[in-house]
Amino acid sequence: MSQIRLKIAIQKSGRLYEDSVQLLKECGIQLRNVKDRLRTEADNFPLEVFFLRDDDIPQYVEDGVADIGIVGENVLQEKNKKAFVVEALGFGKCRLSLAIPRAEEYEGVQSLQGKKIATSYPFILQEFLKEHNVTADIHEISGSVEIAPGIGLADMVADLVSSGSTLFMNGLKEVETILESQAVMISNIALSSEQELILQKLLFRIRAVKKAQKNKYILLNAPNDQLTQIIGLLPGMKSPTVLPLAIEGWSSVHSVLSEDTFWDIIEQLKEAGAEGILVVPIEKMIV
Ligand code: PRT
Ligand code: ZN
Repeated sequence: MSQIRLKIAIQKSGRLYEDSVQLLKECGIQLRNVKDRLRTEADNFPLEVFFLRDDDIPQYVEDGVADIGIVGENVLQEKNKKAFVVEALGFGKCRLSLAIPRAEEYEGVQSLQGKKIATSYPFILQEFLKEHNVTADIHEISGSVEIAPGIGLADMVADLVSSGSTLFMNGLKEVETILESQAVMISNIALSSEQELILQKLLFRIRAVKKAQKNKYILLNAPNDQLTQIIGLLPGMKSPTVLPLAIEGWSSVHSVLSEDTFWDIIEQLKEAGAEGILVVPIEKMIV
C-alpha cells in the first residue's frame, strides 16, 4: 500500500526559500538533497516537497497538484486563486506601497486620477483604485519597477518595500500602503481527510516552533526573602519553577518570558534582587 503524502509547494530560490526550508527543518522534517531539485520527499514525515517559482504556487494549490504551499500574501492576492490561508508564518514581511518622485507633493488617493503607475501587481492595484473610485493607467512590468519614473515610463510605482532603501536610491518616496504582506501557508480547498490529518500534524509543529521563537527560557538566582516579589513578576507556563540553591537563603527560579515584555521584566527582576540571570532560547514550545 502506498503511503499517503501531503504535497507542499515552496519557492525554488529567492527570498522565501531559506525560511521555508528552515521552518520545515525546525519542525523536525528532514528533506533529501534539497539543492537543485524539482521535488523531494521527507524521510521522517509524510511530506513531498515541490520547488517552484512563487508566482506559480497559488495555481498549483488551486489545481491540487500541490495540496499546500508557502507563498507571500502579495502573490496570493495578485493571482486571485482559490486557496485557504491556514497559517501566517511571520517571515517574508513587506508591504506593497505607492511611491512617487521625492520632489513631488502627494495629495491623497484622488490625485492618482489619470496617472501612469508602473507595477508588477496590476490586479491588487486595480482593486485598490476601484475601491477609491480612481481611474489610472496601470503599466505592468515584471522587474525593476523602481526605475520606471526615472526613465519616463510612468509617473509613479506600486512596488514591494521592506527597508525602503530601493525606493530611496531611486529618488522615490512611499506615500500609501496598499497591502501588508508576509509568507503564509495556503491549502487546497478540498483536502481528503487523510491529507487534512497530515496538515494538522504539520500545523501543530509549526505553531510550536513559532511560539518558541517568541519566548525565552529564563533562569535566575533569588534571595528567599525576595521570592514572592520576584515570582510575581514572572508569568511562566503554569507558574515558575523554584528550586533551593546549595547556598542557604537562596533559590533558583525558572520561567518562560515572551519577547514583547522581556526587557521590562528583566529590569524589574534586577531591581527586586535577582542575580545571575540566564536567558536561553527555546527550541519548541507545546502548550
Ligand atoms: O523566482 P521567483 O518568481 O520565485 O521569485 P521572485 O523574484 O518573484 O520573488 P522574490 O524571491 O524576490 O520574493 C519572494 C517574496 O518575498 C515576495 O513575493 C514577497 O512576498 C517577499 N518579500 C519580502 C519581498 C521583499 N520582502 C522585498 N523587499 N519581495 C521583494 N522585495 C523587493 C522589492 O520588489 C524591491 O525591489 O526588494 C526591493 C525592496 O526592498 P527594500 O528593502 O529596498 O525596501
Ligand atoms: Zn516571482
